[in-house]
Amino acid sequence: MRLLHFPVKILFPNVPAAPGMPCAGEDRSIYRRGARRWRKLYRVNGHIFQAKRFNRRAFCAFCQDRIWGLGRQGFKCIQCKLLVHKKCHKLVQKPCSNEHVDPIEVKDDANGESTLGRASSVRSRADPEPPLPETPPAPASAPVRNEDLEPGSQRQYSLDDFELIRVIGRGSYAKVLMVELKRTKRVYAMKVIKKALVTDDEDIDWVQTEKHVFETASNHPFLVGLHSCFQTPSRLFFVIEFVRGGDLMFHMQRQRRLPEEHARFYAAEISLALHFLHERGVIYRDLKLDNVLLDHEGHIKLTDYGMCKEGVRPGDTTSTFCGTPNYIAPEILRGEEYGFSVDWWALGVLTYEMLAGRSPFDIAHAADNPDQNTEDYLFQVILEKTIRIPRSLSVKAASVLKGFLNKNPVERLGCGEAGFLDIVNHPFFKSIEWEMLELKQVVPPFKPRLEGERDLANFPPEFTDEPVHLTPDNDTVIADIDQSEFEGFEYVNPLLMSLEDCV
Ligand code: C58
Repeated sequence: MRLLHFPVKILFPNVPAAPGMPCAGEDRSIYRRGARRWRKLYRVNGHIFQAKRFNRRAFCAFCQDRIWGLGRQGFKCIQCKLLVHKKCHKLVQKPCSNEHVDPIEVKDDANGESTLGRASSVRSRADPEPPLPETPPAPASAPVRNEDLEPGSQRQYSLDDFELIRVIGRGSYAKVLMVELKRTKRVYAMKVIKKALVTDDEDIDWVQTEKHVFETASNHPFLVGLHSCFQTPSRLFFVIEFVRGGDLMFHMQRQRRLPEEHARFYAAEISLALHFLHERGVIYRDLKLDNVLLDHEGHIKLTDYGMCKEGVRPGDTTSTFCGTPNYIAPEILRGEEYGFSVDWWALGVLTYEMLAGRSPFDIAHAADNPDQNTEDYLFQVILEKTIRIPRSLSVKAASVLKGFLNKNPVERLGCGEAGFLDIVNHPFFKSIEWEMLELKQVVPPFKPRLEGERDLANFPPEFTDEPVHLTPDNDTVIADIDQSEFEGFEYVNPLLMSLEDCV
């Protein structure tokens, strides 16, 4: 066997003293540029309204009718939490009390205890809103041209700077490409999002959240970092540090199941990444085999922050129904308020998949039976079926799986008073040296075979034939896009820039 050694590439020229700490000379305030600008706020009678989607029954405080439909159907005052229809917001007579009043929000199931009111009031105080324009912001100005930049400021990127190499992934909102920055010949992953999709029926906040989570993730060894962001009239582009070893899904498809020692290593590195996000108020919400990437050494990195929820404090909850069906926690399916617990459930599903070589919710022959092959049936299984652990697994492995896959989030491993410490101290993880692990000082159990920077051997074959080009912009689609929603999206990671300049 031929062994090739590759120069170790680092994301930043410096290494932080500890994961999450800034690097020497790193100015975190730079990340914020353009990261929190597009929340449109509307002032009426002292209220400060923001467009919101409601996924539970909500009633308009003005006309008393239900707030309905896809997209941002309603407005919510960020101060007093008053809910109204978009169409009613200008008519609101009641002045803003500037204090929290209980929102007129009704849970679909009457028995669950809702903590939404309290959680929201804490949030608005903890996360002050940006200064308000008196009128809705003006339409986006043309992107700043590089020649116009003041000396010393960051150069912006555009699509012309990149060669599109191939499609490597696709989600409901995004296409992901492998690209090369022409000037340096470095390879990146590029997540492309059509603006029409995010403005049509989604709250724009999530694009902002994704960028903010990238900022949070930047110095953690087990989270992908951001190189730059830019836009065209029709699309948003996130240029992401490229992780070369493929994803865990691809590796599982070749391995069938992993030795316990390997699964333990991946589960422990993922735990550190999740705990890091949780400590910073972020629920990841989309842990699955496809989002766990392996770097050239075999360490993990989580990708795709499009589903993240930020600004969550211990004990806070949220209620958006989201995730990937096989990994959705029972509390989400029950329509309950939930918190960080959903990520530990998903880690349980993923660890089960690594150890057993199949999903805990796979029913034998379900694929042949049309009734059992539906999402609703899967949800029923997640909610009701007792999880069977293969007898071939060790007692400790069975125990950690039962811990994470507890249908009651209060009793779930990682969700108690001691939180993450319960995971660290679990017998299954006894051999893990957590500090060494976080410093990437533990040698991974498996090293992806890479023949070269552009080696495609580890990539899922599904996409290899797909044309890599982006469809030309359609003027009628663009005419419907409110470009002001995306103002300030451009971003360049200053540390990567200086690294590139060294080349
Ligand atoms: C990987 N599952 S964000 C392909 N898909 C993705 N890869 C990366 N990021 C993302 N270095 C995705 C997807 C996202 C949202 C929509 C769904 C797909 C990525 C980031 C950084 C590499 C990939 C499998 C894969 C991994 C590595 C190379 C090729 C393919």
